[in-house]
Amino acid sequence: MNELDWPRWPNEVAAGYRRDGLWTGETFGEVLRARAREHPDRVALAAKEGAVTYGALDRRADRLCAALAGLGLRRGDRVLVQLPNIVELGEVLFALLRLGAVPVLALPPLRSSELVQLGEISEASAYFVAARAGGFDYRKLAREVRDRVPSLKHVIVVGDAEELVPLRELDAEPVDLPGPDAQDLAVLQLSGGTTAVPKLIPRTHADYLYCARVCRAASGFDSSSVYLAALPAVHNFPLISPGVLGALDAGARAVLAPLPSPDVVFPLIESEKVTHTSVVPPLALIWLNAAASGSVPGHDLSSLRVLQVGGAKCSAEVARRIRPTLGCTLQQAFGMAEGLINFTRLDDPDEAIVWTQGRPISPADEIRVVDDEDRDVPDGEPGHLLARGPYTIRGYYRAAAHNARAFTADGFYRTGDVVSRRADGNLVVEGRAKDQINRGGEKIAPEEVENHLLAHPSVFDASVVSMPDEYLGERACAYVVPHGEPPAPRELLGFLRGRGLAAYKIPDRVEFVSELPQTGVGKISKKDLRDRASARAAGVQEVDSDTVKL
Ligand code: OOB
Repeated sequence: MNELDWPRWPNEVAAGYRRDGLWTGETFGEVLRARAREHPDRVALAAKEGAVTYGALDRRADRLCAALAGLGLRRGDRVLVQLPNIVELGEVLFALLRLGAVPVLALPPLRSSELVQLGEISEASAYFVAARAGGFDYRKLAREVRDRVPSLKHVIVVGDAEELVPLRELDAEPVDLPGPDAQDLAVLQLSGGTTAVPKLIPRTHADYLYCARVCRAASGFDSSSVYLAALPAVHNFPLISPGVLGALDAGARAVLAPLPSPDVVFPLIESEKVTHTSVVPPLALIWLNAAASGSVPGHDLSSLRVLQVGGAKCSAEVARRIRPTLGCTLQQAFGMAEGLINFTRLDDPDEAIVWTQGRPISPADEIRVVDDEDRDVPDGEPGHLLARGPYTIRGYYRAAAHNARAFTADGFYRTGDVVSRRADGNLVVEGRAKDQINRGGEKIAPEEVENHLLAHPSVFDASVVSMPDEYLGERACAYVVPHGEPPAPRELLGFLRGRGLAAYKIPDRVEFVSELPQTGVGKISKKDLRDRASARAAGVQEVDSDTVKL
């Protein structure tokens, strides 16, 4: 991999992190080996189809690693991994991490438009999918992506592979290969994004392991704890905060839920004696309502000690209900795949747990809250959150021009979040300065959706903004200036789907307008559109004939 592909921490800063013991020399492959030696027969990963012990996971990772090397995969190569919550996800991740090949972690809902971009930017040479998951045939998607991404040589399938490569046949005698270094890339995470092209987040073994360990300390997770991944495990929140990788590093058990619904998750909490799990706010509400109404009766949730809620702002009403209804401590989690994670602490006063999004997990995290000119604002006042530290990236992968804007000259990441810092150090998320929609924790880059809309022959101009939503926090609303006769909204949305856009990015509502409001300097005024969308959502404005509610 080219040295210029991603910006490293400055040498003296990295040396400090190593000297202070924040970055150790360990890699994920070595961590698994060590845990397998310590307790080979302990269950590492449990999922619907079965469980795998540390010893078995370690052996399987070795054999798969050798088979992948046999296919020609090398240290530093990038590999698309789009797998649901199944045991094979763990096998594939550890085989790649041991080889030093870098998984590009793709959420299961992503489709061809996104996967092709990820494949192109990373020049991925292989792509792992499950044959079918959630009623969707990933083989079909993988063939399309393979045909459009020249670097993709191998499509490897969990389950019935048809003419593609079946994962279960990738098995070879372990070989001694030079593994990665701790400061090499472990994974490429996907940014929530504000731009038309997705941004890849380069996370190293050293920084990712450090992140997992500090998260563990702040959430009271140890080797006797049990972590449940209810959200898609490739996301940073359930993967490393402390998540599945944090659990495996601790020698604890990680349980993978195929779906996050109470009828699936509650029995798993009971049977696996789950102690920790993490959800986005709309899911917390679903769980609360299910537990309170007894709609999934007879499940003992008493093992649950910590429910982490994050990815989007948790309302105080939801926050307040968690302990009385679920009998566990709420830990608000305000994090980002770029690095910085804030948690409320388990022993914080209830008031802080309910009303704040927590504070940085590491004493080595540096944060600033600044005004538009990058001057620090006093505590209690809203400002832009900047972050730097031992697990916050210094730049995106292969994105030099964007990095110049997204990072300060001295290496702080501009999170795009507007927060205020309280006297007790806790942050309150007040809003967002970045052009992004947070749909119940799922992030949408409006520019990406706008470009797809503009590709339609009957669309002259388009702007996508958030509208408030009681349940998801925000939904997406598209304002479209038609070219002549407006297309039928269903046709327009079908067009977006046909272009291979993930379903959660398809606007929830389309409104046709004769022009888009402009700012003084002639740019589209997203603020005016957001005001208009929120007035409509609040029912203030009458819905007129050019509005189509979907
Ligand atoms: C997590 O990571 P991403 O990369 O999907 O999204 C990061 C963005 C943040 O910049 C912020 O805008 C928003 O999601 N966010 C929150 C929040 N947690 C994340 N906004 C308000 N309140 C919160 N509690 O979402 C993520 C990664 C690791 C741990 C937890 C969440």
